[in-house]
Amino acid sequence: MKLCVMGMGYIGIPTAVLFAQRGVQVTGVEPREDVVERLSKGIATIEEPGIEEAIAQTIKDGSFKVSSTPVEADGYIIAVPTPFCDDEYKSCDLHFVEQACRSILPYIKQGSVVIVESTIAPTSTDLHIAPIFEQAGLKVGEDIFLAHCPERVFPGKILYELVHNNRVIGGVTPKCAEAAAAIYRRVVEGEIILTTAKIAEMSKCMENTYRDINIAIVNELAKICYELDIDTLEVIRIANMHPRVNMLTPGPGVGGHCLAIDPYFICAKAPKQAKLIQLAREINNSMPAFVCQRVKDLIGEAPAKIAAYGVTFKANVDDVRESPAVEVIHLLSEQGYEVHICDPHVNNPDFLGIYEAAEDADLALMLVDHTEFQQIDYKKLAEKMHRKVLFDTKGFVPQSDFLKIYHY
Ligand code: SAJ
Repeated sequence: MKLCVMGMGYIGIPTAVLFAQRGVQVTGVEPREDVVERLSKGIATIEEPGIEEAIAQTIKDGSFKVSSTPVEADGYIIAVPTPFCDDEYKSCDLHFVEQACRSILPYIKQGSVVIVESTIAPTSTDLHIAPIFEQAGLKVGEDIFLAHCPERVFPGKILYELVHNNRVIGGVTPKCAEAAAAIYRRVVEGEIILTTAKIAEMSKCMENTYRDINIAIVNELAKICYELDIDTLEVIRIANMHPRVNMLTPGPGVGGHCLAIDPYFICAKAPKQAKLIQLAREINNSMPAFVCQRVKDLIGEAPAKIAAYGVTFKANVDDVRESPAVEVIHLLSEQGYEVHICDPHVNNPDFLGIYEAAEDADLALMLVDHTEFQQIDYKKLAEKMHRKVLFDTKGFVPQSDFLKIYHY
């Protein structure tokens, strides 16, 4: 079988190598020339456990090739970005998906399967994607088979979850769902769930929305507890002892390309009904400003020197998309604070080492709970600092004799 994976990003690359490892001839298609060049040499362009070895091996044995143009294949998997539009409700921007669909039209043959993995707003496949093929004279469900099969993998565990998670296959017709399922059966060991395209679209957006709302409630709790001088993390720990309560952890906000975006896709489709979803987004978006206010309460107005730990959207990834840590650092700099940044997962010549960033600092600000930060020697850190104050927005730093530690 031949597969063409459109988009060599956080989902496209692991998907491509996984199929290649299972005996499928895979071509990865990517417009960025530098990415094509590096991947073709077997060099990883994303950070993800196990990915370097998998790319190197499949490129070397010839099962995985990377190109800037599509090729003729039995199946096309579309894993390109779906940002939001710059409109009132941040609706789903299908521009890259539509472009990818049009670019494969010259290569598609009778019986080809087209699968959209990119997260898209409910009803997009039926209303916007199927018509691209129909207008080219291809009857969906007879000439070609079209399905939406959302990726639902957890960054940091992608290669494992691609195989072991259950997989939702939303066909435009039942035959489309069957044809897409036949492709995934080559790699997926979890359950394969057949449904319609719009149920698959809505369930994917809703999974992330559900998590976003659950984070919003603990972020709101953090603000309430600050107002009332109550320890938020202790409240959550004790409330979670109830057998039917499972609260998440507050933080500097919600980032990444999933939770911080997908809820808007639902809101834009039904803005009058999606009230709670919009409010949750507002609460989570307000957290960077809340962190800045807390910083000001702790060390006073600028000028002051802050050592900021972490810029990625969550721990142990190199992804800074929609990162609330970046927003916090931006706001602090805007207010005149001198911010020294440390993030061992991000390659930036301006970033400093863990102890170097703390030199003369008035505050150590923990924004991401990377493993490296969990192993900090706090005595050594405190020795470097001017004022021995640490604010932990992720709730992972243990109490210390050397620093005054604050959390939510
Ligand atoms: N976060 C908190 N508190 C928490 C948990 C997370 O503030 O208790 C924050 C993180 O720091 C981060 C953001 O939320 O900024 C999102 O992180 P995450 O770990 O919750 O999720 P993602 O974005 O890495 O992956 C999610 C997953 N979705 C769900 O758990 C419902 C994953 O399974 C999806 O495949 C992925 O979105 C996706 O691609 O849609």
